[in-house]
Amino acid sequence: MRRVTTTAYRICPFCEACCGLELELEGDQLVKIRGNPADVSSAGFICPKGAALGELHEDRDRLRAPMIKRDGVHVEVTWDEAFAEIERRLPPIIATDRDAIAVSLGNPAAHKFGLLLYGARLGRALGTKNVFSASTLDQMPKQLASGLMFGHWLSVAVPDLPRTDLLVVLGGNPVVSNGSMWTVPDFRGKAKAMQARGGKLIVIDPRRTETAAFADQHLFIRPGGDAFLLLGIVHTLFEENLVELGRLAEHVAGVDDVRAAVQGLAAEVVAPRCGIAAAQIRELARTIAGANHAALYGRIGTCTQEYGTLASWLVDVINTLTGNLDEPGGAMFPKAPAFAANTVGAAGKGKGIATGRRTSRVSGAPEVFGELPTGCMAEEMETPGQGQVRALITIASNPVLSSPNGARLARAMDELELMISLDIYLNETSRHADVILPGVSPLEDAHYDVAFPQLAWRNTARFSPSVLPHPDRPAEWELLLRIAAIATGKGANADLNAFDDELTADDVRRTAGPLAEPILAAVQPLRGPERLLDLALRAGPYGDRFGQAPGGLSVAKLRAHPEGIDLGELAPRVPEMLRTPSGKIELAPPMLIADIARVRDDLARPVPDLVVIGRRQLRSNNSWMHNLPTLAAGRFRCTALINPADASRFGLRNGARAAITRGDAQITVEIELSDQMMPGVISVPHGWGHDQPNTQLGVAAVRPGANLNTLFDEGLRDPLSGNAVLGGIAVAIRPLA
Ligand SMILES: Nc1nc2c(c(=O)[nH]1)N[C@H]1C(S)=C(S)[C@@H](COP(=O)(O)OP(=O)(O)OC[C@H]3O[C@@H](n4cnc5c(=O)[nH]c(N)nc54)[C@H](O)[C@@H]3O)O[C@H]1N2
Ligand SMILES: Nc1nc2c(c(=O)[nH]1)N[C@H]1C(S)=C(S)[C@@H](COP(=O)(O)OP(=O)(O)OC[C@H]3O[C@@H](n4cnc5c(=O)[nH]c(N)nc54)[C@H](O)[C@@H]3O)O[C@H]1N2
Ligand code: SF4
Ligand SMILES: [Mo]
Repeated sequence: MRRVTTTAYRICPFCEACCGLELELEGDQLVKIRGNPADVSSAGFICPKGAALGELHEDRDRLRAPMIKRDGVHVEVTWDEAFAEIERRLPPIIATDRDAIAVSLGNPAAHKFGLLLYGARLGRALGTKNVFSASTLDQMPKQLASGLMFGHWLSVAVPDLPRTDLLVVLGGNPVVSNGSMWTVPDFRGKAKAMQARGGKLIVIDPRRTETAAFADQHLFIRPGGDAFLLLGIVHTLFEENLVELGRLAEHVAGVDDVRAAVQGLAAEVVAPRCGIAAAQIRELARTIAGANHAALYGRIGTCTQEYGTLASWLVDVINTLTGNLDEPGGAMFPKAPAFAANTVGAAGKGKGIATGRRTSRVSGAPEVFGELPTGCMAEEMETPGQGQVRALITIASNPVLSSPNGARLARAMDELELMISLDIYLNETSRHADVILPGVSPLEDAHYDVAFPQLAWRNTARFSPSVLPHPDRPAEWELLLRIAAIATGKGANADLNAFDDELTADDVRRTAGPLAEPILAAVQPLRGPERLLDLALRAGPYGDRFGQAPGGLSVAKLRAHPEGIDLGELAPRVPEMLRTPSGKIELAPPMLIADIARVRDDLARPVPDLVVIGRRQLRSNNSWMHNLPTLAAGRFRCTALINPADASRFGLRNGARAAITRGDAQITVEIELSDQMMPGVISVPHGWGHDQPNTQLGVAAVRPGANLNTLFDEGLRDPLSGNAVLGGIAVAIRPLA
């Protein structure tokens, strides 16, 4: 019997490019996948990971049933058995101390609205201060700097690539990563179009990356040197009278404080520390100031370092001082259709942000954006006393591989009284869990990107309903809600629909006052995250305002447009989007001005002989896509790139095995000679090391690779944001027989 062929549309959930995909199905078999040419954001772009969506769906290692660990072995159980186990073990821990339960949210949670919106609900139900996430292994410095300057954690400026004449990329490789803290599908195509109309691309990176390969200029920088370089540029802008705030002048506070703070940090002073000659620093400052429209963009290389917040801030200081912030062709603020706090409430002023409302128990690390640094997780589990973490819930999180010194974390996990993992694999982290609850596959899940439209190259609205409904299995938000029901004493068998109604009604009544009841009635047919989305869209800046603005956005409207709805190019938003108490752009937040003292103290620090940095790879996604055959195929990619001059210095040959060490920590890697590398710097990808026992990753285990994070110190952080330092760390290397 010939099965019916259907076409479906789905936003790819794997990376921040959020590409719109077109799927061809025969029955419930995915037979073809391509980029959707009609998609209003991605216009047909797709990468090999998106094309592997079907393989993930089919992957036999992907978990379909919950598991409980019995006598050290994970066995499949029913959903009711899994939740009964949680109900038996979780409430007694909560009863003694709410902070005894830690939550660890991983990267995929940022891509799945069920996990994000209901992870937050679970967090509130648990009431613990011990919330950790991949944000402190990633972009927290940028969020903190943006929050201090503009008043909200997600008011992050992104380059207006279609209209810029100069893009300066620091510590990002968007050709491979497909953009981050910047949703920009087909970055390469857009950047080449900029070059074709006479624009320039400059890349500043210790490696001549795939992005640098077609740049008009590439500058090697010493890892961790960005704050020094950027301070030198700011100094030059003032010294050479290149500061030109333009339209924003009346909206910016603190210019003189910045001028005073950079005194003495001339290009000549900072040059040795960033490894870029003073003349080049000055030239760069003049080029940026002289461009018609320029945008500086800093990504993970500028965040995962000791001066992460400082460097992230300085990127926007330069954008502002050169008149490029909030200007077409500069760095602009998207206006997202839903969930964007900088579109909510009174325009132009707000509460701003604060950090340190709580501190971590052991190290006293300040809370940032409601979280504690992931680097503190192990010590909070190990250190006895009131407030000790005795249970852990991981949500799409693999910190054993993705965070520094995961081996310590793994040992601490085994001492916990209870560990629950919401994960689709039995992997390096979930193997420590007492209960594993698997989510559905992306084909089965509905999708809306909560965060990324707030960071997108263009304003659009898109929603994907589930392609293959899954009546026999709970959605992930239902799993989280069921744990929340247990945590709040409603029990594992509570009526989840009623509980969901109650939580949503509470939220709406808090914000909508007398309008709450008609609003709730309007969205009542929907449930779960789709209902929260409908509320956010309809109340949002393009919404139908529950009927008051006919034709405006709603879930129903997005359902009718699988290609999405275009909301136009980025438009200036200052002062309307500001949420600082002053109603100004705070160019000189005291916390950041004070942090420059660290830089001054550090100017004379000797440059280490050899440091290691990370890199991303097109056919890999952090720690978890190495089990898909087409992605895992081909040349082995977990290699250490090293400059030939360094290789001969250390007696290393191409293809040979070598040990990289830091103190007692050691990993074994394969050497790959590459003149892409700055001398004195080696590059090893992260997310490998699939050689742990009792995992179920048949493909990944064949070529497990080495876990770079073994070499790093979980205590090494940017003190302001709590973000881990994941590069620029001194190591030694030697050949192995
Ligand atoms: N050295 C070094 N370390 C790094 C980085 C680096 O550049 N260098 N980068 C850091 C960054 S930026 C990040 S974001 C982190 C990422 O680190 P994590 O947040 O740990 O995320 P992943 O490594 O992507 O692992 C995702 C986990 O979620 C599971 N998963 C995948 N899809 C789903 C799903 O649909 N549902 C559920 N429930 N689970 C799912 C996977 O099986 C896996 O266990 O790594 C960080 N670590
Ligand atoms: N294919 C693929 N795509 C991904 C991911 C993936 O694992 N694979 N991960 C996703 C995630 S979670 C994220 S956060 C994004 C990250 O997106 P990107 O930030 O674009 O990621 P990377 O490719 O790691 O680029 C970081 C660059 O910083 C450079 N670098 C290292 N140290 C320094 C430094 O001190 N200063 C400067 N200036 N540069 C430095 C590195 O050489 C590297 O080229 O990618 C996302 N997209
Ligand atoms: S670039 Fe990212 S969003 Fe687009 S197809 Fe690839 S993994 Fe998916
Ligand atoms: Mo990330």
